[in-house]
Amino acid sequence: MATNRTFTMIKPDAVAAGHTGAISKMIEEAGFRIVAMKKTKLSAELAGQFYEIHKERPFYGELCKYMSSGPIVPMILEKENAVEDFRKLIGATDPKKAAPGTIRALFAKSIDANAIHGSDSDANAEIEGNFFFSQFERY
Ligand code: 3AN
Repeated sequence: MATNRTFTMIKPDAVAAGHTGAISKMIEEAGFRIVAMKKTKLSAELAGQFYEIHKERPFYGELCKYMSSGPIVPMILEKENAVEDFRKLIGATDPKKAAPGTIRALFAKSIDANAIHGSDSDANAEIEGNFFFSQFERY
């Protein structure tokens, strides 16, 4: 199912470092419309549910601990070709490999504290957006 929406979260490292405004500005300037946005914090249990898909990976425990370590800013974004274009805007998972000028190249500290999440498919964008936002929080 093709949609024009994706889901993102500004992660605890970037929120704590005061990059929420700069990252949101880059997102809007790249042509994404913010459909939903809030500041919230995950419990370790909720982080575990969100990253269920990575349960078997060696970094799962650390990832859940990190993602529940401080406030995050989840958003639903809209743009033509949203999922793919947003992955380009954020850059590679490892900031050392992220292209210059991408959000992770500019703001990420490490492969685990990598500033921002971006859905990897339309189906996951839908699931992840529904995890955080009700229909009354989308405009
Ligand atoms: P991406 O977020 O670029 O789609 P995924 O889906 O492979 O990357 O991984 C999800 C999250 O897990 C990443 N954003 C990152 O925080 C963490 N992660 C991925 N690979 C590693 C790794 N090798 N070591 C530590 N954390 C990792």
